[in-house]
Amino acid sequence: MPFRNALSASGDPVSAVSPDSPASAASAERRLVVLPEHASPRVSVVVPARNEAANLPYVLSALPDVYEVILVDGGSTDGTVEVARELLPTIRVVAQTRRGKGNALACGFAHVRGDIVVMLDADGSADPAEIPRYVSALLDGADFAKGTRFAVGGGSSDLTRLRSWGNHGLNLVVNVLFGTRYTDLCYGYNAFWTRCLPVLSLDPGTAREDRKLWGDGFEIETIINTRIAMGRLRVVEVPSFELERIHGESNLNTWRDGFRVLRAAVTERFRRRPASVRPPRSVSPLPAAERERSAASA
Ligand SMILES: Nc1nc2c(ncn2[C@@H]2O[C@H](COP(=O)(O)OP(=O)(O)OP(=O)(O)O)[C@@H](O)[C@H]2O)c(=O)[nH]1
Ligand SMILES: [Mg+2]
Repeated sequence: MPFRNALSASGDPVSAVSPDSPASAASAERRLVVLPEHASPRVSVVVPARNEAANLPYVLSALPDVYEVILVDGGSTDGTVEVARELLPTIRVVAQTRRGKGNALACGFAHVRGDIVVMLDADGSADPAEIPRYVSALLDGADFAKGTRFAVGGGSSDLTRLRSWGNHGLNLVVNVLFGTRYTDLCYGYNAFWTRCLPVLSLDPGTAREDRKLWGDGFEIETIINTRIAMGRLRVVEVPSFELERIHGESNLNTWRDGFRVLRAAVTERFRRRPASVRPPRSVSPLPAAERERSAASA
C-alpha cells in the first residue's frame, strides 16, 4: 500500500500559501481519521518526455509504487517510448496533439484515472522519491501541492543566477497580480487532486497539429499556478530539490520562455473564466459518511 506512511510523514516542512489555509479544526479531525486500506489515494504520475531515453532509467526506477504512470511522448526520435515500455511494461503511453510541454501535460491529464495527479519531468531533475511528500500535503488538506526550491529543505543544483533572478521577478509579478504568496512560480514539480482539473480548464484538443498554440509551451506552469489561485484552491508549498538534467539538452529558452511566462501572468489576470469551476471542497479521499465512521471507530 504505497502511501500509508505518507500520513504519518505530515511533519514534513510544508507551508500553506493560500489565504484560506487549512483550518485547525479540520486538521484535528483528520488526526482522528484512520484510513482503511482501500482509501489510499490512487496516484497517477504524468511524465512529459521529449527525447529522454537516456534519462528514463533513472527516473522510472526511482518511482515509488503508484497507481499508474502516463508518459506523454513529444514525438521523440531517440527511442524514449521503447525504453519506457521496456523499463515499465505497465506504463501508459500517450501521444500529444500539438507541440510543447504545456500541450503534453494537458494530454496526459486527460488520461488520468487516479485520484491524485503528480507532474514529473523525465530529465532526472525531479526526484521521484519526493512524491510521498506531495501526497502527504494533499492528504493533509491541500488541493494543490506546489513544489518550491526556495523553502527550507528545498534547493537546486540546476538554477543559473539569471534564471533565479527571472523567476523571482516573475514570481513577484504574479504575487502582486493574484494576491498569492508563491515562492517559486516557474517550478514544474507539483501534485493535485484529480477533481481540481476543471479549475485548470486545459484543452488538449483532438486533432493532431504540428504547431504550438498559446498555453502549449513552458508558460503552462504559470497558467496552472494562476488558475488555481483564481479558483481559490488551497495551495501548500512543498520543499523540493531540483537536480541537474542528467543527459541531453534543455528545451527551455530563458528569454523567450521568460516572456511567455510574463504574458501568461497578465493574460490570465484579465481572462474571462467560466462562472463556476470550483471543485468540491473535500480534503480527504474518503466520502464524509465513511470519514465519520472511521473517526468514530478510532
Ligand atoms: N511531450 C513533451 N515533453 C516535453 C516537451 N518539451 C519539454 N518536454 C519535457 O518536459 C520536461 C521539462 O523540459 P526541460 O527541457 O527539461 O525544461 P525545464 O526542466 O523547464 O528546463 P531546464 O531546467 O533547463 O531543464 C522534460 O521531461 C522534457 O522532456 C514537448 O514538447 N513535449
Ligand atoms: Mg529540466
